[in-house]
Amino acid sequence: MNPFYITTPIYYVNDKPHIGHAYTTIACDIISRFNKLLNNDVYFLSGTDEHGQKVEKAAIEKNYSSQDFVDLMSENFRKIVPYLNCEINDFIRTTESRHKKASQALWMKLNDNNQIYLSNYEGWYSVRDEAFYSENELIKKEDDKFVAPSGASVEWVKEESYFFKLSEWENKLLDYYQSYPDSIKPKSRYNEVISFIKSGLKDLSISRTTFKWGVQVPNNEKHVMYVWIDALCNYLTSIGYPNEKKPEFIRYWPGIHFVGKDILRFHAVYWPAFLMAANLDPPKTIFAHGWWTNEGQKISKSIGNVIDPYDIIERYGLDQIRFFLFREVPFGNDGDFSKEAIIRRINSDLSNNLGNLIQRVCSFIKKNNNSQVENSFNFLEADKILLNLSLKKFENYKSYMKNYEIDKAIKEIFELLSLANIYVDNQEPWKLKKTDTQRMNVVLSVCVEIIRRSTIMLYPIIPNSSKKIFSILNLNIKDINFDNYDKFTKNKISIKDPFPIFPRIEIND
Ligand code: ME8
Repeated sequence: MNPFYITTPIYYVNDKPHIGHAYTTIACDIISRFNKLLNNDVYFLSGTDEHGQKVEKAAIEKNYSSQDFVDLMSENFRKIVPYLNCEINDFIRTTESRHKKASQALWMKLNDNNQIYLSNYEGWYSVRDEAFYSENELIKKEDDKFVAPSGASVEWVKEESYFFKLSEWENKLLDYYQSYPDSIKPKSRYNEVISFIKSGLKDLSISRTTFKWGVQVPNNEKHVMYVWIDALCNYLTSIGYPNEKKPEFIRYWPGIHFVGKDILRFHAVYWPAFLMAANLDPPKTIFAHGWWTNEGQKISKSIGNVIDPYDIIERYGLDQIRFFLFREVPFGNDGDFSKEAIIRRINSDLSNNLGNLIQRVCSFIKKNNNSQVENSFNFLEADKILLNLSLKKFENYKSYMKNYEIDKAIKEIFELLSLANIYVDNQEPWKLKKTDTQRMNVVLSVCVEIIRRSTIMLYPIIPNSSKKIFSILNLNIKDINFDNYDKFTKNKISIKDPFPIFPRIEIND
C-alpha cells in the first residue's frame, strides 16, 4: 500500500468554524476516501492553530484566559469533523505538549544549521492575517491609511526579533520548483509563487516579544515564536517529529497540503524553506483552492453573512452540500454560495438525474419483476455501448481525481447517468414487459449495474447516500471499492423498497 498523507490547514480558534473551513476539510476527505478506494494507506490530519496575537486578542475580548478560550473553541472545530462525515486520523492542537516539543526541536535544528539570527524588526504587521508586510505590498486607502492586500488593518511594529535567513533560499526554492513543477497546484498558483520568489526574498522575522501567547523560543524567555513557524510545524508533529526515525514519520513525510489561496505564500515559500533548512523534504504537493463568497459578497463577520455549516446542512442535507461545493465550482477557482445555485444543483443532478434513475429502475423492478433482477449477459449493442462507456468514464474519473479536478471527475459520472436515463427511455422496459421479459431482464440488469458503478465513483463525494443506494440494491457496503468496479457482484439482485434519497427542493423552501 502506498502512503498518502493529506492535511487541512489548522484553523485559528478565534472564531467558530464556517463554510470556508468546512470546504477545505471536505476536499481533503473526498481525496482521502478516493485514495482509500485506490488501496492507498491514507493518513488524514486536521486540527487547530491556537497561538498568536489574533487568538490572544479574541480571548481577551471574550473575557477568557487564553488557555480556557482555546480549549473551548477548538472543540467546535473537532466536533464539526465527524458532522461533515470526514474521517481524520488525528486532530492536532498547537497547544499540546507534543507540538511544543516538535516546534522547539525544529527551531533548534534551524539554529544549529545557522539559519537563525537575532536582530530588530521594524515594519508592518497585520494581526488578522498574522503576517508581516513590506510597504510596497500594502494598499493606501482614501484616508491615507495603509491596509494589507487582504483588506486587514496593519500596525507598525518595532521589536527585537529572531530572523530566519529566507533570502538564502531564493535560488534553492526556484531550482526546486523548476524540478518539481507539479508540486504547487493549480498551475496559476505555481506561477504566482515563482514570480513572488523571483521578486526577491527578505529574511523573515520569526519571533515576537510584545505578547506571550505562543511557543517559547528555546533559550530566550523574552521571545515567543512567530505563530506561523509554530503552526506549519504541526504537519510534522502529528507523524512523530522530532523523532525522524519513527515509522510514521518515515512512511508519511512528505505530505500533501490543501490550503486556501490566502495562505499559499506561507505554505509554498516559507514552509519548504524551513524544511530544507532543517534537512527535511519539502511537501509533496501544495494545492491552493479558491475563495467562497456569499451571494456575491465577501464572507465576513462584520457584514454578518457568515455561513454556518450546521444551518446550511440542516437545511439541504450533508451530501447535498458536499456535492454542491465540489460540483458547482472547479476546485481551485473562486465560488459563490447562493441559495438558488444550491437548489438548482441538487434538483438537476441529484434529484432529476441520479435520483430519477434509481427511482424509476428500482420501482419498476419492484412492481414488475418481483423486486428481483438476474444478471444475464446476452448483451445487445446498446447495452455494450453503455457498459463500455462506464469503463471509459471510470478511467477519466480516476485521472481527474488523481489531479484533484473533482468537478471534472463528478461530471464524468453524471454524463454516464444521463446516458443511462436515455438508455431506459430508448429500451422501454415497460413495453418489453409485455413482449420480451428476457430482454427486459437484461435491460434492468444493465441499469442496476450502471447505478452500482456510478455509486462507487460517487462514494468519496457523497458517502452516506452511496451507502443508502447500495442498501436499496441489497449490496454489501464493503463492495464499494474500485477492485469490484467492473465485476457484476451478484448473479441475482433483490431490490429493497426504494425511497427518495434526494428529494427535490422547491425554490422557496
Ligand atoms: O489561516 N473560502 O487559519 P484560518 C474558502 N491558522 N476557504 C476558506 C474561506 C473561504 N471564504 N475561509 C476560510 C489560518 N477558508 C492558519 C492556517 S496552517 C499551518 C495555518 C479556509 O482559520 C481555507 O482553507 O484563517 C483557508 O486557507 C483557511 O480556511 C484559513 O483558516
